[in-house]
Amino acid sequence: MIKLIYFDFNFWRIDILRLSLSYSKIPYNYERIPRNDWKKRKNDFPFGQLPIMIFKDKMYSHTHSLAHFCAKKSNLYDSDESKALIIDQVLDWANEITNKIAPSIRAAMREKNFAKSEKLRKEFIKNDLNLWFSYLENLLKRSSSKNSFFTGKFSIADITAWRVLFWFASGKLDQINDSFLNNLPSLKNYYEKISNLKSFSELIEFKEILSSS
Ligand SMILES: N[C@@H](CCC(=O)N[C@@H](CS)C(=O)NCC(=O)O)C(=O)O
Repeated sequence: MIKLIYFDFNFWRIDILRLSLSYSKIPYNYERIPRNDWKKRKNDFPFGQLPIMIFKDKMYSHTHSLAHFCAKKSNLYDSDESKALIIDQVLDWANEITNKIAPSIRAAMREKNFAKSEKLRKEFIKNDLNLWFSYLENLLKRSSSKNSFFTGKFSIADITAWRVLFWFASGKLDQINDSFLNNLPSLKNYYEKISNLKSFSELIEFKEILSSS
């Protein structure tokens, strides 16, 4: 049985693993570590970070590696090497845009420096928000003739793109709302279609992510 470990809040890094396994009805255990326990738990993990996956009594780290593993198990990766490269790029894109917005989150959450956070968020919006989502939209247009799925069939790339789009469009990030999608009509249309994809939106995890936002 696969075990996943993350903090006691939802985030794309763990949700893409849960959604992927659940999509193919692969059972998993899930441990949520309370944020307040992190100091005493951090050193339990090989890279001092979450998410973690435990498989056959061994611990594994890093979102891209875990997503690759869970997607292969769930038949949501691709054996075609060009399509696998598209999927990998979406996973790496998710990491990149997360790294771009992270300083503004860290300033508020860890440093409690809200003025700094506000300034960093403004810079992110000016320099990166549209640029990095337009990179994703361009990848979608290049990869998918009908702009429906990144590889022509539903995959971990779509789960990841949807989850990150949901994060940015949910209104949870200060100064950002879903209006950024108005400049990116193909991506907006894609996001709406994936949000309404029956086989995906009926998952318990999908509903839980929506209701916790
Ligand atoms: N390289 C890691 C990065 C994971 C990461 O940044 N995790 C954050 C939570 S989203 C974390 O564990 N932060 C706590 C810490 O670094 O002490 C991955 O790809 O999963």
